Amino acid sequence: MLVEKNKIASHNDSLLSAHKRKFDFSASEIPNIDAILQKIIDFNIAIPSWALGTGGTRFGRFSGTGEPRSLEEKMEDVGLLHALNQSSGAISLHIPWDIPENYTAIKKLASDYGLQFDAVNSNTFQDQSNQVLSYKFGSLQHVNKSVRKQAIDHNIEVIKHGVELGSKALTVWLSDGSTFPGQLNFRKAFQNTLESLEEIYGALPNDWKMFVEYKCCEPNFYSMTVGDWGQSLLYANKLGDKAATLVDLGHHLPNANIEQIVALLLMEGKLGGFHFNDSKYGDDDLTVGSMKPYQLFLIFNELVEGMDARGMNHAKDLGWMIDASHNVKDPLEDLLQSVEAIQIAYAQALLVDRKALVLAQDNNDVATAQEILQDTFRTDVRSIVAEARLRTGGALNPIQFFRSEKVRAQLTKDRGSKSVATGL
Ligand code: RM4
Ligand code: MN
Ligand code: MN
Repeated sequence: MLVEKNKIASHNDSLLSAHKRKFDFSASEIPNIDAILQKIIDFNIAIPSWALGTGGTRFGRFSGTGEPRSLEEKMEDVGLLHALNQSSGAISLHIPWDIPENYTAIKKLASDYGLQFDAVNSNTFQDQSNQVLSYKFGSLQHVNKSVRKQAIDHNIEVIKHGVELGSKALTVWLSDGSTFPGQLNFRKAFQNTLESLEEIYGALPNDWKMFVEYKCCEPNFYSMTVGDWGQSLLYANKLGDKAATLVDLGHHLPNANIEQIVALLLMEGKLGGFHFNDSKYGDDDLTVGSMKPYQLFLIFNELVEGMDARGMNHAKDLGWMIDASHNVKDPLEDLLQSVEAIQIAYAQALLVDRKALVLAQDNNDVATAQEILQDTFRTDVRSIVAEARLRTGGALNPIQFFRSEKVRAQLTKDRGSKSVATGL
């Protein structure tokens, strides 16, 4: 399904005068508004191929309708999102949930929708039906060398798919760990994992990155072999320049100071990228910004400050991806909300008065420092983000458009009401 440009134009016309009023007011307070808009326009967030269907919990899964039945249909969905927000021009593939069969055709489809391929993800946390050895007791950490070899080979296979598609990174998330004390020798598990990662690292093309993702718990509940940013950083430092840490916002112990983690990883040149989502209790994979929007802003505040300190390109030098699961909402609406939440936090971080903040910090003026951040966080930048969409041909209100054009009903007509997407 292609979104017709004239439909977006008439949607925008109907909202234009109200939008203009709000935008003109917001813009009048910002001296470098065009430069800010350009940064928002350049900033794209990759959509995970595994989050285009309805998610579930271990208790059940309540399917939606019109879910994508193939990689092609998943790309169609991401193309739809991108047509509406002009900011999700990339897809991150999870193998073997989404194996590209005909590279030329898939690449053509991607270019038709204006999409790039972001990091490719390996999966050694499930057993596939045709798999010889089981990952029940881990993959890259496994006590049995043959299991490790199978997992290494899978990762190398994933890199090969990525090379064909033009990806530039491999994300390794391991469920490896232990569920009971005594089950595992921590040191041996670490060393096996490191050796396995080294072999995969050796197969990376020169211009690739390896993102080492960490997670505090689940599915293992006693220890995780890449359990926190310290462990991830250990692996990344030992592996070399191409390896870096990936921060998934839902993978921390409660109350972790994620913005501080991000600042220090950036300082070390070891921050690779993000999996954005939100959470209240654990790896909830909820809509970005739905629970802790101030935390999201504080993270972006550190990102902008830290990337500028290192002269980095905001849009290109880190991997920006969503990792989410939608149990009760339409996945496409949820993803539109997530992208917008990220853009809002980014836009606000760009507006922080850095000079005033440094001055307040240098003078130990705690109240002023807090005022500066909270004043920016409470600034309504929604019309600025909407203006970025307007200037690039997107919709002023993507969700309103999605509903009024009955996009889900059309997808259901094409794909049926019982289709089930692969993924989470
Ligand atoms: C994990 C982790 C990974 C994702 C899988 C599906 O919790 O967040 O990034 O690939 O879920
Ligand atoms: Mn993740
Ligand atoms: Mn997760």
